[in-house]
Amino acid sequence: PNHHKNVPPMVTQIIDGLTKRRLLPTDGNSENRSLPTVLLYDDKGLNLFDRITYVPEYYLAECEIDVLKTRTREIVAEIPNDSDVIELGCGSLRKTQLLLDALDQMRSGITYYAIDVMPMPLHSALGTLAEKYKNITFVALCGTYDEVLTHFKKATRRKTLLWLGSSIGNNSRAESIEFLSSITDNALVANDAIIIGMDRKKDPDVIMAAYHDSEGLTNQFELNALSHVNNIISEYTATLKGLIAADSVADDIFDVEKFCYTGDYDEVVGRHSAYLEAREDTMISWPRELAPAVERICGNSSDIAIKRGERIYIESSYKYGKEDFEILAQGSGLVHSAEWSDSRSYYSLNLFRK
Ligand code: AVI
Repeated sequence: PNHHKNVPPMVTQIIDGLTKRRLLPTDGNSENRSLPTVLLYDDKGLNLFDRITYVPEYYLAECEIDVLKTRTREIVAEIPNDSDVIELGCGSLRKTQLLLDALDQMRSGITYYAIDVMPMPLHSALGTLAEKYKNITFVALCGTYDEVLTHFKKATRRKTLLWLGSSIGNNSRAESIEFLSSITDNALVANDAIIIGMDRKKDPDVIMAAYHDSEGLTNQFELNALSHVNNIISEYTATLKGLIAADSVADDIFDVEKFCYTGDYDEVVGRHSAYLEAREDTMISWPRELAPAVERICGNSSDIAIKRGERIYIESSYKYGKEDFEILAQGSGLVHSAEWSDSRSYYSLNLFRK
C-alpha cells in the first residue's frame, strides 16, 4: 500500500510533464505538456540516433568529422604533452578516434578519460582503443558529470575537456551557462580548456531538413520516446502489482499510432524544437495502480484528453552564432579562444579556456 511513496524520479517527471501545462521557452505564449528529453535515449533511441548521424541531411555529424580531420594539427597544438583529455559522453568513437590517431602520433603522456552514465558502451569501447593506441592511457569513468568531474579539480596535470556532437544544443542557453560554470568552478584550474562541438545558426531550410530527414529516421526517433514512456510506466505498474515485468500485460498510457512528430525552427532564437503531436483526439489513461502516485503529483488522477493538434514538447536543439559564443563564455567564466569550422561554416569546434 505504501509503494507509491517511492515513485522513481523518471516516472514522477513523466506524470508531472504530462499533467501540467507549462510556459516553455519554446512556445511563445502557449502552455504545453512536455516530456523529458532523455526519454529519446533508450536502446532503440540510441540506435536510431546513431543511424541519423549517417543520413546526408543530418549534416552535424559529418561536419564535426570534417573539422576533426581537417583541423587536427591546430586542435592537437592546444593539447600539451603529459596532459589529460576528458571526454564528456563518449558517444560514437567514430569521431574521437580521429583525435586519438593524432594524439597517439604527436603527443606523449596523454591519458584519455571517457565519462559516461552508461557503463556498457564505455567498457566495450575502451578495450579496443587501448589495443590500438599504445601511447595513450585509457580510463573509463562511469557516473554523472557532476559526480565524476570534481575528482579532477585536484589533479596537477593540464587538462582538456571534450564535449562533442552538439550535445550542448539540447540544453537551453541558460542551462548551458549553468552547466559550464559549474565545470569551470569545480573541475578546471587556470588555463584548462574545454572544446565544445556546436551547430551554427544558418539557413533555416538546411536546419529543417536535418530534423526532417527523407528516410524518416528522425520521425521514428522522436516517436520512440512515447513507446519508451509506455515501457517505463508499464514496468513500474507491474512492480506495483507485484509481478515481474516480463509476466505483466502492458499498460500502455499512449496510443503511439495517434501521434506524429512535428518540429519547427525559430530563426530569431536559433532553436529547433521537437514535439509529439496528436493526429486525432486521444486519451492518456493511467493504470489503476498508478492513480495514488498521479494524484499526489497533480491533485487528481483522471484521464487526460489530448485534442487533435495538441503538441507535447520533447526536445530543443539550439544553434549558435558568434555573439552566442561570447555570451556563453562570459557567463561561464571562460574565454572563447578558437573556433574551427567546416568549409561551409555549418558547424564548429570551439575552444574555451579558464
Ligand atoms: C544529440 N543531439 C545533439 C541531437 C540534436 O541534433 O539535437 C539529437 C537529435 N534530435 C533529432 N535529430 C537528432
